[in-house]
Amino acid sequence: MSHADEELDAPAEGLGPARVSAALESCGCFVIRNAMPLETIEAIEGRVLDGYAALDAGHQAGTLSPETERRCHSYGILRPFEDDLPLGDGQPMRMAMEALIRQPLLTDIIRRYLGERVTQLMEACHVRRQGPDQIGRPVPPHQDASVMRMQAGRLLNFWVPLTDGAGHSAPGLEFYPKSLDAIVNCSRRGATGELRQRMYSNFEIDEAAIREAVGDVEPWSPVLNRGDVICLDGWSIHRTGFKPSMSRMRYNFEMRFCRSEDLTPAMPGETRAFPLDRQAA
Ligand SMILES: O=C(O)CCC(=O)C(=O)O
Repeated sequence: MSHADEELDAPAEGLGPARVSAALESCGCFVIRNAMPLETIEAIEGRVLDGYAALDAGHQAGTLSPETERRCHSYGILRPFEDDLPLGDGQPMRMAMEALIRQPLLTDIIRRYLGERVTQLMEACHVRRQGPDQIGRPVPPHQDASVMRMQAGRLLNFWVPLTDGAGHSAPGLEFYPKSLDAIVNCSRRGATGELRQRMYSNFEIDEAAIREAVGDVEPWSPVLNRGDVICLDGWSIHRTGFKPSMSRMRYNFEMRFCRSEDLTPAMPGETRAFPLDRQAA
């Protein structure tokens, strides 16, 4: 079976939350086109480029803390909800990201899909980069619910590109348009050697388990431009959409939400979450 693009991919204009929520129920994913104001996306993108330049400079100079080296540099992550990253006008990047998600269409999708009491998973709201020639960097097939230790309940991820041509000339996101409602078993191999180099190796789902979970559903790697957003359920199996022919770096940000009652406790030292209705600080 192949996915029906037109049912899972639509412009924001004229789109209602019911259609997106229904697609999430039936396929675990939906792509909304032109949902984000380009001015804000460009402001975030500019700051993100500066942020990575500073991160790379710190790496070269050996001045990053071990924590920043591991969590940020090696995984290609910036953390606007934990670190101060002001945009050109002084507004913290996290506030600009929250404002994008608080637009009526996305807020209504959150409410419809997750209900009234929703929590933003703070440490899973961050900026990411993925480029060619980064040995071990592409994220293998996994479920967010598994990474986030959410045994029960739905999770919703908004994956927002800051680069045009993600999925074509730069890495995108590849996912199986198939609704699942549980964590798929992944053999928690001891991460050694080559596997240890790979991100998320503990959560990687192998091909046989993917086939068992999704049957003959083929993966989909839509081409995305700035302004677009992927809505992805937390049980959806996905990975970095990467092909050797890709030549450009991709930047994106991710914002994840769950039902407040499903939230599992934070690990020691982790700032886990805050309610969606919190006033942005
Ligand atoms: O952006 C990517 O390449 C992979 C990210 C991912 O798998 C995720 O957002 O859970």
